[in-house]
Amino acid sequence: MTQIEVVRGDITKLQVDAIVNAANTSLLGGGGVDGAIHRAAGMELLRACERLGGCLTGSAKVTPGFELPAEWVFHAVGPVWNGGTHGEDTKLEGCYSRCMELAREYDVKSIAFPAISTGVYHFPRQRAARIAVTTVNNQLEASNLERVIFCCFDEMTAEIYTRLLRNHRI
Ligand code: AR6
Repeated sequence: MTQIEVVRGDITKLQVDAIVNAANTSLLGGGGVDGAIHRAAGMELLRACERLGGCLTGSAKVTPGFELPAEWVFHAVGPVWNGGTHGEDTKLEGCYSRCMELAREYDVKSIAFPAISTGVYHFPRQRAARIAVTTVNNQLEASNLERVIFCCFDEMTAEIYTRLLRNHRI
């Protein structure tokens, strides 16, 4: 049985095998959770990201966590919200799906996700949370994960996830 939790706070502080970053296609850092992860991991993270050659929207690439408590960072690139008719849902699903695949490849037992795309990329929070919970849930059985954390920076996002998880009965 995988333990699913909603944690309100800063993802960079979490003691898990992997944290997921909400990055952009350059993978070279930015604001929001991306900025926080780069600051906490140190300059070596930027050097590792430079070697990855960017990442497509809807996918993710891996680096070590360097100075973070987490061993790995899965850098996922969410879509910019553009009305919902430009494949945004599928691309967001792709981020969570790819991270679940990477969790298997790297034999990760615990992982924390931020609310990808719901900050400066303006994806509607409720819709994004539903995609996150459904996609992760669909791949849980095939995974070795013992613990999944949805890390929410603000109270409203935490409430959305708490309600969704209650209804999902996972
Ligand atoms: N821990 C957990 N969640 C956080 C943290 C944190 N330390 N800081 C912010 N959040 P955003 P996006 C939440 O804007 O929308 C960057 O510049 C935040 O409240 O970080 O995917 C990248 O380089 C929100 O709920 O990511 C890209 O260019 C969620 O994380 C772009 O922003 C995502 O907000 C990506 O935009």
